[in-house]
Amino acid sequence: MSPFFGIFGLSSASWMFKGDGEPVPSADSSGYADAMDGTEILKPRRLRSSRDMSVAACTAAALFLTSCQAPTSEAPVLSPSVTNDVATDLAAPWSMALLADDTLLVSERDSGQVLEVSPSGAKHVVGTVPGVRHQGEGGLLGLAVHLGGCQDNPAPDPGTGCITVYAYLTTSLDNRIVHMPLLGTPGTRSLGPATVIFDGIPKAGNHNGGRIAFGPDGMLYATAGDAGNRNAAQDPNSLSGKILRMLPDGGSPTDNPFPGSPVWSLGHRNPQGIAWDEKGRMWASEFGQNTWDELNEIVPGGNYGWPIVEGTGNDSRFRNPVLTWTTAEASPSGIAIEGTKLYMAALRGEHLWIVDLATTPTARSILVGELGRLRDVTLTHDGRLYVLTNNTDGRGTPKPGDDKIIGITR
Ligand SMILES: [Ca+2]
Repeated sequence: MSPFFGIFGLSSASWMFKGDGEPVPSADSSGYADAMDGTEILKPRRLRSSRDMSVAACTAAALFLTSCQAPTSEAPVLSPSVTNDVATDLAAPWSMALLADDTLLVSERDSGQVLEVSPSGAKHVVGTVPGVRHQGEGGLLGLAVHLGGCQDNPAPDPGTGCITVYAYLTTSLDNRIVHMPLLGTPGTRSLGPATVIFDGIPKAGNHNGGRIAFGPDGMLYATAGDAGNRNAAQDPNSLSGKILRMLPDGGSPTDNPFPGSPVWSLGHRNPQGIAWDEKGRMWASEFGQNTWDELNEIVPGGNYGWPIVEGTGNDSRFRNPVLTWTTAEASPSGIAIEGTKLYMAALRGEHLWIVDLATTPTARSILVGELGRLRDVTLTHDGRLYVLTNNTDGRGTPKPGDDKIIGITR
C-alpha cells in the first residue's frame, strides 16, 4: 500500500533516472527510460507541482522551525519545536554514526574523510579512510561503531573505552568493509590503521548500497546494491543486490540462511537504510527504479523481488514491501527507529518520512522541502533527531552552509 496518494506533476514532462532515483529531463518524450545508470552526475530540475508551491509558502512563513506538511499528509507524529544547525559546510556527507557521548562521526563520500562533530558543533577531521575511490555514487559511504577492539587500540578514551569504527567504501576494485580503532579523546580523536574484514562486493558508478549497522544480535549488517547487474540480485551466490550479515570480523555466522554465506536477504535493487525496532524486527529502505520505493521488513532468506518485481507484486515467490512511495516522494536513504517509530531520510522527495510501525504501518512527513535532499537520520541518546542533508554531491541545490546536520528537539 502507498501511504501517499500523490499529486506530483509528472505529466508535463518525461523523466529519466540516473543512479539512485534522481530524475533528469529526458530528451525522449516517450516516457521513462530504463536507468542502467551511468556515472554522469546531472542536476535534477525542480518539480513543479502544487506541493512545491505549498512547500515554498510554508518555508517562507517558517524560517527556522515548524513542520511543513505535504498537503496530503495528516498531522505529523513528531512536531519539531526547535531546529538548529549542529554542523555546517560538510562536503557530500553520507553517513552519521553516534558515539555514547552524542559525538557524531560523519563520512564524506568524495574525500574519504571521517569527521568528528561534537554536540556543540565543533568539527574535527578524524582521518581519511585509505583506498577510497569516489566515482559516481561510490566513495566513502556507511559508518558504524562497535565497542571493543582494545587489542588494536593503544590509547583508548578512558571515558568511552575502546571504539572500533567500521566503514563501507568503494575502492578501485570493489566495495568493501574495513575497521579502524578510534584513538584519542573527544575533540582530538584519530583513526588507527585500517583492516579489511570483507571485500569483493561488486561496485559500479551507481547502486552501491553502502549502509552498515550492528544489529541487536551483535552482527554487522551491510546493504549491497545491484551495481547495475540487476539479475545478480536474484543469484544467492552473488553479493550484489543483497543485505549481508556477518560477524564483527567479517566471517559468516553459522545461523545465516545460506550455509557459509553472508547473504541474509536477496532481490534488492539499492537498499541504503537499515534499522531495528523495539520488537527486534529489521527494516530496510530501498530505492526503486522509476516507480516504487520500498520499506521492507527483512527476514532471513527473504526474497524481495528485484528485478522481477518493483514495489508490490503479490507474487508468492517474493515478499511485498510494507510501504511504498513513488520515487518522486521519497528516493530513500538512511533510516532510524525509536521504539516503533521509524524515520526515513528522502533525497529526491526532500522529506523526513515518519512511519508508525506499531500496527498497520502508516507514513507521514515533516521538513518537506525545507532542507533539500536528506541522506541520513539518527537519534541522539537524549531523544533529539539529527538529520543529514545531501545538497553538495552534484545533484542538489546547495544553500549557504550546506551540507548540514540539523538537530531537532521535540
Ligand atoms: Ca522489492
